[in-house]
Amino acid sequence: MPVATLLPFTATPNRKSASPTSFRLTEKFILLLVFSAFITLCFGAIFFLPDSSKLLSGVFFHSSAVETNTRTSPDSSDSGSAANDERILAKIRKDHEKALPAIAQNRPQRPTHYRPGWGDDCILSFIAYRPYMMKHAWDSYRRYAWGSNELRPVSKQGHSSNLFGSIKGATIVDALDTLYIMEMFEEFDAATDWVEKNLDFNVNAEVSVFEVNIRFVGGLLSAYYLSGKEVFRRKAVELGERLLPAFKTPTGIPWALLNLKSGIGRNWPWASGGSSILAEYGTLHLEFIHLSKLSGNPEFAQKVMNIRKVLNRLDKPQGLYPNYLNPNSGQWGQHHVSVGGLGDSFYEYLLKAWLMSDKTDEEGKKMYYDALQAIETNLMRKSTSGLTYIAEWKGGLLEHKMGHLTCFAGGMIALGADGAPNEKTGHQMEVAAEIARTCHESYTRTALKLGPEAFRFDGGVEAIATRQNEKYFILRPEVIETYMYMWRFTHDPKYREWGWEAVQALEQHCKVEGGYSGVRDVYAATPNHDDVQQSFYLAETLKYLYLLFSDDDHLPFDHWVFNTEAHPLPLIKKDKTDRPSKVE
Ligand code: DMJ
Repeated sequence: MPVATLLPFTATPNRKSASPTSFRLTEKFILLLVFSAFITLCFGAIFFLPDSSKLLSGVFFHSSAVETNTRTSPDSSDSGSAANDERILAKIRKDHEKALPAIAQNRPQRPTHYRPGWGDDCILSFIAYRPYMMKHAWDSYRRYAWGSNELRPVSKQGHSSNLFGSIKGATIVDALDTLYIMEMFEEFDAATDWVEKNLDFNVNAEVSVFEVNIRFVGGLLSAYYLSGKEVFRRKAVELGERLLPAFKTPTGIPWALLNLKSGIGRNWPWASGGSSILAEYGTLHLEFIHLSKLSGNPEFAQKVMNIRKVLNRLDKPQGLYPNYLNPNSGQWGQHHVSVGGLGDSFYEYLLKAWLMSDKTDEEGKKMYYDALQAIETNLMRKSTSGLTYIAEWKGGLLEHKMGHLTCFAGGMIALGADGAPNEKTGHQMEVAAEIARTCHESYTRTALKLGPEAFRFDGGVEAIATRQNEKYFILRPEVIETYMYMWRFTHDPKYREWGWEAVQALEQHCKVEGGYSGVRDVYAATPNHDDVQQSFYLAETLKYLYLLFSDDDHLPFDHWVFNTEAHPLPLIKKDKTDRPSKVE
């Protein structure tokens, strides 16, 4: 915090102003003494109050990164040889030039029309295949909230959460690739025009590094790879560069929050011991590797590779990754482990980093399968009636609760099953199918046939929310995401049937005249709308639904991985003539 803001700003009323000339010598001496005492106190406070290193590093980290034993910042370890940097740069440029034609060839083709044979109900495919849900969501946003981050569909006005600071247009950027994939080209062009003219990252405001990365950087990267329009590449790289100061911590583990103008970062005040969050600093990898590819700047890739170095040096309780890690000390905070909120997409990105590298990133692969094994041993349980769930782990004790967010794990495990070590492919596919079934149960056991934010397996209940503050549904995608992966890998029609059930529930209970809204209680007979159309509804929920009812060759998995916000990124194909690259 600038010192100026610590000083009183307004003058105290009713005090006579005293000119220095009106003081006598003794008064001047007393004043001098008081002033010296004040200065000593200020400096003393900085150096002697507890945890002053945190204060210093938070305030002054631009110039004085605190050295600790855990310091692994690439600034120090990788700056040794300029020649080496030059070689890496040249390699990146070469890779990028080679990658572009391959990406152009593999842009999704216009989707083929409905092919019967996968289910019984033509209406099902007809309704879900056509992007009419997207049209209603988009048209409503365009009509009532154009340029705002999100739409309030009931009160028909704009809405913004503080996750994006004063950046605008989250829904536009999050929706770009969905519009493109659904061939809504007039809408895509309007969105592109808005990005060109209005998307501005030069804002003096604090943003969530994670949210801005997955939605804005991810959205822009996908829009670039799909459409080839330069503006998206340029904006993605510009935003990536603005996020780099977040990594200026003693360990290189980034802050959760960053002021995009001043480059000053900090962590969420609620996070254990000033920690950064696993699912936040662990969900930058895919985008940052692509930013290096697209900019020719190795720094992005180095920053995220360094995160792994820090993690790999730490002891992991039972092989698990706690959700909290202090960026100053490089030590874990509370030993809480979750495959839902605070942990989820870290695991997803380990697997997808390996897949995106065309299976050359052996480190990511090992970290993923080791972590999954630890999760299976310590967190995965079966209920009395045989429902598999993933609980939360708190210092060795299990909380038998599973979040809606955790339901993405069915899709993740299915996606990784093929590469599973020790002939576990079949086993992992079974686990994925069981998680999909459990999450489907969490939907069917509600009045509105939409899933609660979290459901429990204790006190005689199974897959049901018992606490009022866990009964809401905010248009989240994770369950449909899992159906989509399970459909692609098994072609079992039940996944399309379950997707269709979700479509009906969304249409019946979330659709309002001004868009789609979340609901406050999925167990209530009639919906009480929360009046928010989340940007991820357009980026993820509707895209995964669309893909669930599309042919498998529409964005095929052997060419694309989806970032955690469902933005497709192309695989970086290995070049058989090249030696392994240091950057990857
Ligand atoms: C999305 O922004 C992303 O999927 C993120 O990883 C988790 N939460 C939301 C959707 O629920």
